[in-house]
Amino acid sequence: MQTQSKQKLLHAALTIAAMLATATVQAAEITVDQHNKAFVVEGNKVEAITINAGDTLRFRNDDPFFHNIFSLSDLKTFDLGSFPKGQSKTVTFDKAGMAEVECAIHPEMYIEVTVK
Ligand SMILES: [Cu+2]
Repeated sequence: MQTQSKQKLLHAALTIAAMLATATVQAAEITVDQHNKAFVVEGNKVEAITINAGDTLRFRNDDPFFHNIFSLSDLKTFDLGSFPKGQSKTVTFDKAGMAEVECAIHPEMYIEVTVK
């Protein structure tokens, strides 16, 4: 094979490799704190969050009392049970859609999770 053809082939292979690397997005883990009876992400109180399918939310209790995070949504039904300050529990969202997440102890707590 001529050198020029080899270079073209190498370039094509590298291009495909780069495309594959872009397509394979690493699943992220996002921490959602429970603070002052609200959901907090990176220091900001939020009532909605958008993540990618495959991502994990880590619910971390930062209040000096128990929380019990749960969802009854079809997308992802879960109940993390009561857990105290300093503890965290994770939920992985596999499919696209929307889930409403609440606290069984504090009805005012709410976050809408949109999974792309
Ligand atoms: Cu709570």
